[in-house]
Amino acid sequence: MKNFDSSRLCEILKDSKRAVLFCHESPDYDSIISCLLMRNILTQMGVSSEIYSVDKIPENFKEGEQDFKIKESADVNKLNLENFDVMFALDINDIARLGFRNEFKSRIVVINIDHHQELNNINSRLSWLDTTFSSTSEMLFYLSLDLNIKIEKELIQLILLAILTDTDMFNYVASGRVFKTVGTLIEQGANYEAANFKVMRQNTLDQFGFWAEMLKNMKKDDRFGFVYTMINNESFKKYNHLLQATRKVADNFARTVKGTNFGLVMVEAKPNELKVSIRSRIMKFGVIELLKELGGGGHLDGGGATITGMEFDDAVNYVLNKTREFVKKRE
Ligand SMILES: [Mn+2]
Repeated sequence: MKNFDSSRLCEILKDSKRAVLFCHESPDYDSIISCLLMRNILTQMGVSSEIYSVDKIPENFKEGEQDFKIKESADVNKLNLENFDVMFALDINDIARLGFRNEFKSRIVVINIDHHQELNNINSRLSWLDTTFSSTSEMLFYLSLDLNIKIEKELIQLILLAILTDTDMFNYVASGRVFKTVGTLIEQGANYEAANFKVMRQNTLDQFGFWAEMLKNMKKDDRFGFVYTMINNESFKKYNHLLQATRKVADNFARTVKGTNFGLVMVEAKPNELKVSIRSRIMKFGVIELLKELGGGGHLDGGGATITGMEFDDAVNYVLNKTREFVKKRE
């Protein structure tokens, strides 16, 4: 398979009995589903596995699904990795995203499969990194086909969900391949309408309340060509239960404003912890350098960062200054 030595994977798994898999922090559908797909591969290759998630699995995801036996809200720092032969780092380019608080020192064999923008700091025995894929789940779909692994209909449906959410309904990575993949999934029994319903029609009224507040706060910087909006922790508290709050405002609104190149969303999720989401309005405009500058990462045209240890106003000004410097440098 292109860019990936699946025979090397088989070799490693031949010597492995127990594997450990992790969802990343604030797990999104792709993070969860890539773990389920890898577990399916492992099971059929005779390797037992456990899936841990440092955070809770979203209720919207679990609704109407079987029990996937993922160990949620797990204290991954207390886990003894020596009980396992191999560890999978899926859908991440930084091991800290799995919830490890300290420097990752374990010598366990790590296999890393991911579609995020370069800058991968994971010390892995085997890796497959390809930013042209819509999602890690799409990569694992092709890996499963390559290894002749059977995928049950329920998992086929989940792969479709991972693609719809990670591309934000084909707003990103709308490649020929991803449409072909979706075509294949539907031919194999995936139900597009059910997936669309699960992804697009689950809004609660307080979701709209939050959006209303974020839209009211939105400002346009005409000189530097972007919009931004923000909310402090005091006002955000009542919306704290909303998932992917920052990201959704960025996807749905901040990157759609006429006359701008990109949009920026800042949410003080905890006191002195500002979550930032940035999205290009103009595709290939590229905001990854700004994200890196802010200590975050993601894809060429979108991603996130977290600014810690600053009061809300200071953190917002810090981000805006960095943003204007970033634009100025490119002019
Ligand atoms: Mn992903």
